[in-house]
Amino acid sequence: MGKVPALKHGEAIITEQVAIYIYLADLYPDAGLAPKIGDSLRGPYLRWMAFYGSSFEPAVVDRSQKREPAPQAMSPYGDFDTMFKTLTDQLAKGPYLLGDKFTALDVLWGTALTWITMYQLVPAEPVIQAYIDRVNARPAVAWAKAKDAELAAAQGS
Ligand SMILES: N[C@@H](CCC(=O)N[C@@H](CS)C(=O)NCC(=O)O)C(=O)O
Repeated sequence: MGKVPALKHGEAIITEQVAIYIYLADLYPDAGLAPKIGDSLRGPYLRWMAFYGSSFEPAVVDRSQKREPAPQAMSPYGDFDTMFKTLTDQLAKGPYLLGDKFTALDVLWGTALTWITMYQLVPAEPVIQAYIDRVNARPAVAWAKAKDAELAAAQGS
């Protein structure tokens, strides 16, 4: 489809960012970014992963294109306001999407909401902005940005 991200790991090609997050978090269990199978947070973890691709993005794209959404019962996200409230209610519990535990979900949602609010595709409501700031204040974000800049410079030369 000519889309990024795409990951090649051994013989496997993995596309779809949600699949990539799940794959990498499971591949490196010592990083502690994914609740294990059997953990009571595993279901909510998968729920909010899938919610990103199945509900949130279609809703944001429909709205940004000023497209009339499908009828409520046929739309993957019902209606925008219900989808958005479902998300903001969860974020309000904080500090992270699953509560106290920071997971790969927060890498996905923190990154996505940073970009999406920058493009004003969803309102940077206080609960959203506070979440974005909390995720981006983590030292690993600065480390990843420095690594990105290093790779970009190497590719550019
Ligand atoms: N369904 C894919 C969509 C990926 C996607 O939309 N990627 C964008 C960047 S965020 C892209 O590749 N845009 C470049 C283009 O289509 O030319 C996923 O969730 O990974």
